Amino acid sequence: MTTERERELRAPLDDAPTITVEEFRRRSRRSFLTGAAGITGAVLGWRWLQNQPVADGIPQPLRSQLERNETLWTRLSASRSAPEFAVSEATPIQVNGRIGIRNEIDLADWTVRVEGPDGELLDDLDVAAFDALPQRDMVIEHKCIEGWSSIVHWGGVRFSDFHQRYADRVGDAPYVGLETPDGLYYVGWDMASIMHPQTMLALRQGGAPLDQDHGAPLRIATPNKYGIKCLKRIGVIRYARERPADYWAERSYDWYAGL
Ligand SMILES: Nc1nc2c(c(=O)[nH]1)N[C@H]1C(S)=C(S)[C@@H](COP(=O)(O)O)O[C@H]1N2
Ligand SMILES: [Mo]
Repeated sequence: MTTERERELRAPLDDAPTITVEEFRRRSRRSFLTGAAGITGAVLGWRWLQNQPVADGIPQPLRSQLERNETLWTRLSASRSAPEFAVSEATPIQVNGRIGIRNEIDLADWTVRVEGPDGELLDDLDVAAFDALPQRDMVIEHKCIEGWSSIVHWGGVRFSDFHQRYADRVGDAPYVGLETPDGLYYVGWDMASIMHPQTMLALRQGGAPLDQDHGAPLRIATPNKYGIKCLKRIGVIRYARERPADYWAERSYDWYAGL
């Protein structure tokens, strides 16, 4: 006996078009040929790619695609903001990544060197200099490339406010590089991303000054790039005409690391 359920299940089969054996063979042959052409194309394409000039360890055509993505992202990011949260939603952030911050430093001795695109020293700033700039808070989602994220309450100075002091001296340098005082960790940012209103030179986390594991006295914070770009314990801020060296990009992660 055919149940209602069985009829329901069979209905789509009954509706399916039937084809002759000949038609079936013709179609199989065609899909075999299409598949073979696809594989040949992929192999030839791969060989072609292997013979192309290499830039930054990546074949030029792929590099060009990355650069197109970057231009696209740069245009998008200026008009786009990540969500912000209530202070009550923030949780303490775990410690992740200690390259360049393994030893304790004397915060009273700390300064950050600000350098122009020709390597010239523009400033040597202590914590008080950052305290004197306009302060802002933001509660955003910090995302780590390893797969965790957390809602963090940051306090500090927008990079764009900091930049006002140097705008007329650095011309149109399109990049900014940041380094730990020992130079062991370093990241590169494009100007559009670092000037985004949600990119902050953070002094505080959860309303209190940063502790050393989280980058005291000064680190970068943003919801718009992965944590790998959020360098802790800034020792150097360098305006640059060329794309700055980047620790994780040198280890095959995307230089842009945008979200
Ligand atoms: N100096 C330095 N900054 C760093 C890292 C690091 O190893 N060294 N790791 C990065 C990574 S991968 C992440 S996810 C965040 C983590 O910040 P947190 O330790 O405050 O959670 O710091 C970033 N900044
Ligand atoms: Mo990370």
